[in-house]
Amino acid sequence: MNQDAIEALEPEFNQNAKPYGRRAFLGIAALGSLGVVLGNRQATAVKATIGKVAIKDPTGIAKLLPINDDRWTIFTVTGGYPKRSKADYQLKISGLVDRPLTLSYNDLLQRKATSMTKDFQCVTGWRVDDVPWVGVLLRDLLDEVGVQSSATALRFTSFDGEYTESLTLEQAYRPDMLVAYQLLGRDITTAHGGPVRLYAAPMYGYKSIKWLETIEVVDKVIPGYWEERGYDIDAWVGGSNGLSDDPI
Ligand SMILES: Nc1nc2c(c(=O)[nH]1)N[C@H]1C(S)=C(S)[C@@H](COP(=O)(O)O)O[C@H]1N2
Ligand SMILES: [Mo]
Repeated sequence: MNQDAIEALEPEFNQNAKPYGRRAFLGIAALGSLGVVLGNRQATAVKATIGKVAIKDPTGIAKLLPINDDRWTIFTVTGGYPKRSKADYQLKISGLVDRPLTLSYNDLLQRKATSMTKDFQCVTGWRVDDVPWVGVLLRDLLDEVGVQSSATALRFTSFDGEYTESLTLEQAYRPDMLVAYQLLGRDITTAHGGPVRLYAAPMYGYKSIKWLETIEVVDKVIPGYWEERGYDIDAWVGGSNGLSDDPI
């Protein structure tokens, strides 16, 4: 099956599922415990669940694909999917580095590939076990650009124009932080953040920014999209807000 056919099986965005604005969030936050409210808040950004795939697939072939997994939910805070072809894709690495770098999709493919199979866990409670990923280790890219001594953190942006994320340099140098281009044994689909997204394996899913566009090396942590809305900056699975205290 080619990439287009696979993408056609993916759920379409529910245009009615508009994300809350910050004002609504603050109002609701006053009502309940932060963990629960935040969990619900993120859930409103749901695009669709994989359950819908079956409806669009009278052949039943989707059932043979790992994507037909109703534990997996697709998120997008913008209310849509930004589309960038592999030919047009560029990843820019800049900031406090000796050799700023702009990589095409093919440039990325030509670098040393790293595979890992690990769980994917959203802070709202859903979890997909044993997900295979392939990409380039973030630390390999950092070594290539030469991080300057004044740097302490990374700032990530998405070509959806809204989502951002952060990692400390120490976190970024871990061997399980991946700039990923394959997921579930195939190229990352648009819905899952393709052609290139981050996979921050030891952390909740919100750290794994989709539709990755820039990595800026900076001198202090700049809180990302959900972090500005109350989520922990250090999002270790089981060790930060959301799931561990308040399973939902
Ligand atoms: N650009 C962007 N990246 C994002 C998100 C998003 O809404 N936009 N949601 C985050 C959250 S909360 C989770 S759990 C995962 C979900 O990944 P998936 O949509 O492939 O399931 O993406 C993360 N990265
Ligand atoms: Mo999430």
